[in-house]
Amino acid sequence: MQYKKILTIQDISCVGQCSLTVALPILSAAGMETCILPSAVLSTHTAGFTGFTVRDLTDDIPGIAAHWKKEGIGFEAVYTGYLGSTQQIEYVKSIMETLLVPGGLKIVDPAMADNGKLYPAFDAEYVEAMKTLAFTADIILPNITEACFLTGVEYRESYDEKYINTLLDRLAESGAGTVVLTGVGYRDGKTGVVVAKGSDRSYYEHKKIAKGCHGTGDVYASAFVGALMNGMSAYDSAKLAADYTVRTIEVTQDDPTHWYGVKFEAVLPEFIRMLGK
Ligand code: PXL
Repeated sequence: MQYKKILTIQDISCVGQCSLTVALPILSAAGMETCILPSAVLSTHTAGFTGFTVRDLTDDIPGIAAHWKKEGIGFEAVYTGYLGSTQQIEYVKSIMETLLVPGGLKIVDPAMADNGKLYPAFDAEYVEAMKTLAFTADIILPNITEACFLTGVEYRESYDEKYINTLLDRLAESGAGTVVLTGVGYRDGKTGVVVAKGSDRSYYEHKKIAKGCHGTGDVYASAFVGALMNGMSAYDSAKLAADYTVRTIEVTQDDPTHWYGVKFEAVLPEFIRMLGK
């Protein structure tokens, strides 16, 4: 198979097992040449740590992108996660327009919210900017909270299939391409993922582990992109990423000192096997 070069744009949380420190090893394990564009450098992630430092790298992005363009560098996919500012979203859109090879994929994890709330760094203006990125992407990977912010549908803790279909209808009407909607569970002890393109929808249900863990959205999206870029369908990639993410929580859940992320490294060999490598 062709050696694929992909670009992932998200922050470096130096400690905390999320964003680039998760995406880079997982995509490398999937056999991708993984290029990175850090959106910001934080001492830790913002979900549970206090007093973290942040250096925003927005102003570095245009120069980096211009250099790549001059060198004739192109990517088979651009995959974005947690971004630092609305200005960055504009730069990311321009990178997607100029640095993807023909047929290259725009994959957006609109990492901005969970459990009904925006992450501390974000506001309504950021949500509006994220809509312009998400609705021009080929594939988006929102959780239910993010899908609500993207559509204006009210967030609900408990819901049925009709509610989820409304959410997916609204995303499709807004111009979403393929939607991988995560964290969709209809029964106790179960959660799952819906892969939707227009009115075509498939659901994969899997075990829900009681302990929620930080960073699993990034593990999931990175594993999904790794599988997809290995030629698997969106549905099979969504399924594989779910199975891998469950394993990362399983190997972490009994360690109370490891509250800030998942020990995804411990099960990377399983991920590689799941990919048939
Ligand atoms: O996992 C998403 C994420 C990524 N990066 C930073 C975060 C978070 C979630 O809170 O704070 C800096």
